[in-house]
Amino acid sequence: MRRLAPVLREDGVELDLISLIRTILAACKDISFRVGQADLAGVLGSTLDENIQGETQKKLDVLSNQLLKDMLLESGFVRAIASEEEDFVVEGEHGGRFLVAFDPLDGSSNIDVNSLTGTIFSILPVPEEKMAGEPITEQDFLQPGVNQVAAGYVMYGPSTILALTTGKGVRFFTLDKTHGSFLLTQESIQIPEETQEFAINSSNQHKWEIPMQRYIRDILDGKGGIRGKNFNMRWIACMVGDVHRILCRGGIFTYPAHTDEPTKPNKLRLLYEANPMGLLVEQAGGLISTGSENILEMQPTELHQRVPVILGSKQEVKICLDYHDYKF
Ligand code: AFP
Repeated sequence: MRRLAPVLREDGVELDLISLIRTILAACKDISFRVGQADLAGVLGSTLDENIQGETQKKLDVLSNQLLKDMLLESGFVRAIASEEEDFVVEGEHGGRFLVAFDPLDGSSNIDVNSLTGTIFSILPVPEEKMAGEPITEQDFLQPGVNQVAAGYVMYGPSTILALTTGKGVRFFTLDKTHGSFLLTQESIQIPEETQEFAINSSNQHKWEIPMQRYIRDILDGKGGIRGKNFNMRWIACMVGDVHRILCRGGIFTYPAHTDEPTKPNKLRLLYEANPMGLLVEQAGGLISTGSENILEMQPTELHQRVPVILGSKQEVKICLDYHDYKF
């Protein structure tokens, strides 16, 4: 089948990509409503099932996943999806030029306590060799983060906010719940290069490798220590919430490897958490790394692969990487 030339908008973005993003937003509007309904709609609490991550699935995890999967695979723009809540790749029947990997509801541990959650999505091109219609496999999703044609999140907070990049900077859109539209509210998001705010789950301090122990210890020494300034700490237990704060006012976020579980040292997933967040952060002037390599350059090896993550304000991430003897 000859690949038709994509129709482009005046800024060079494919119209099909715009339509695909609108499909994601239609699903996220519904998720935002269900999250807001909570107990009124009986959607809190857990199911009796576990996902491939070995995590008990919350009712809203399953509902959000089903909404996104159904709408994306029916859209005609998406060949296949990958999800935190799906063991394997799910192929659609209607063609399309894109693959979508997503975490349908990030921050599941916050659902039942009415705290922040969000949807994270990563949009990849269908490999050229599969455009004629050959079956899509897991291998087709294993593309480096730099291949993403778009990435973003929708945060379900006091307001529902979309952060989006198509490779031309980062913009915020706020859901106008009266009319059901996401309206552009901030353009050209830029992360401040320096910060005095860090985000890490400090309860894991005894599990961190030495470089991260030293980096955090020097931060906690405050003004009298080697850093010469005091820091503030935030931890939302929802990557979407912590990254949104960093996009708004700077900061550094890290989920380092844990030394107590050699077979499963990392928590955050590469394809549908680190890569989309990494593209947003880099497009907003920040940095992302595992501590030893740039995450967006990594060649993924499996669908639900996990990686250590350090991201945020460029200068602060560089200081953290110096503790890891990172060679720029
Ligand atoms: P859940 O979606 O299972 O709550 O995990 C959220 C997350 O992947 C990420 O969004 C948070 O930054 C991180 O895990 C929180 O991990 P801890 O619960 O170990 O602090």
